[in-house]
Amino acid sequence: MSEGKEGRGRVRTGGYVGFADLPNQVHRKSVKKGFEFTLMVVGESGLGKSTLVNSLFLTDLYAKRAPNSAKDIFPDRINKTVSIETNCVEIEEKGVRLRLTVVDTPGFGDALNNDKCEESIIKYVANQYEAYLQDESGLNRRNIVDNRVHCCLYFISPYGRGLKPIDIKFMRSLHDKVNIVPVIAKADTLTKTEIRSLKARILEEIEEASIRIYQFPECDSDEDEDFVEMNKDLKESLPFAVIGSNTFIVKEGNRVIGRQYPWGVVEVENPEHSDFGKLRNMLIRTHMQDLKEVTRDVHYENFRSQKLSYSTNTSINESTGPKVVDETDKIIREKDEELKRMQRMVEQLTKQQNMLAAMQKQ
Ligand SMILES: Nc1nc2c(ncn2[C@@H]2O[C@H](COP(=O)(O)OP(=O)(O)OP(=O)(O)O)[C@@H](O)[C@H]2O)c(=O)[nH]1
Ligand SMILES: [Mg+2]
Repeated sequence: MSEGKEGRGRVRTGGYVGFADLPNQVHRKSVKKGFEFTLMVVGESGLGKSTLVNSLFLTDLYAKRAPNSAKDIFPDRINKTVSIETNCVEIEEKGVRLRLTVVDTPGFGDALNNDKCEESIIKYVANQYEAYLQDESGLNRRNIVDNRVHCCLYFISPYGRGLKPIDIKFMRSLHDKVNIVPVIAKADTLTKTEIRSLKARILEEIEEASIRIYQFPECDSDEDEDFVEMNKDLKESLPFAVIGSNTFIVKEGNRVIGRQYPWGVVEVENPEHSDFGKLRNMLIRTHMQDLKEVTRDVHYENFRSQKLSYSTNTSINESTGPKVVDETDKIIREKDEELKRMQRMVEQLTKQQNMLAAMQKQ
């Protein structure tokens, strides 16, 4: 076996040690365990959130089903969402299991007070972190179900000229808790030029309002060229202009999910018509792991450290804090009393000595 030194403390071995198989071990373990991913949709009412999530994860599934069962997957009509709804789908592809949870939230905008809606969404996110923290500190750490929200699609209206004050408020209250990916809803209502200028305007406003949206990771220099290109394309497409639909349309003999208008068909998955495909690729094929890592390392860690410092402060205040102050006060008071007692004793002794001295003189 040939051996060569490479700098201090680094030994390069010419023979085969076996750790090159580590990625395979990690891969095998992950595959066995399966993957978990949670996506949340937030935004104004009626922007097509429920429709989009329905199309987003089920397009893969519908391709494998018989045409007449399509109606089972896609309901004809989607009702207004009135409370936070969680749906879970398990997808298996080439032996890899993925448990996808979609959290659909009620849209805001038509209620007089939207604070309740905002509060309930923030509470939902925090509750998932709390549950994870509890499980992590418990006995059953190996089988924790990860329901933390890994990505929040924030829907922006195509009808406005950019962000509304409520969008800024919502995104600002969420940006340090979840990964926000902004999307322009109902992109079929805009021309290509309108989409381009609305995207630019939204990005400007996001920056002006200091909103921190999910940042695509920088590619390493040794990264695969195709991946670098795709990452760049995804970055430049933000906010994704999307279209959702629950309808199958037969076009040139193929069934496509689309929207039928008197003047033609808008296809959800056609890259010429919307960024739906890019969004799905990003969520499922390319950036799922990074979204999970940022959630774990940044947002969950924020929650955990805030929680720990809060509980430490409370316990100091509730237990040791006031008690320490009370104890110290008590000791000082006792010492004061003792000093006064000793002073009185000294005074009495001096008096007695003076009297004795006077008597001796007589
Ligand atoms: N033009 C157009 N209409 C859409 C699109 N997606 C959904 N819609 C329509 O918009 C309406 C509202 O869709 P939903 O999916 O219920 O909207 P939502 O955002 O979930 O609404 P809330 O549950 O009230 O928050 C429905 O009539 C949909 O058919 C789209 O991409 N383009
Ligand atoms: Mg809805």
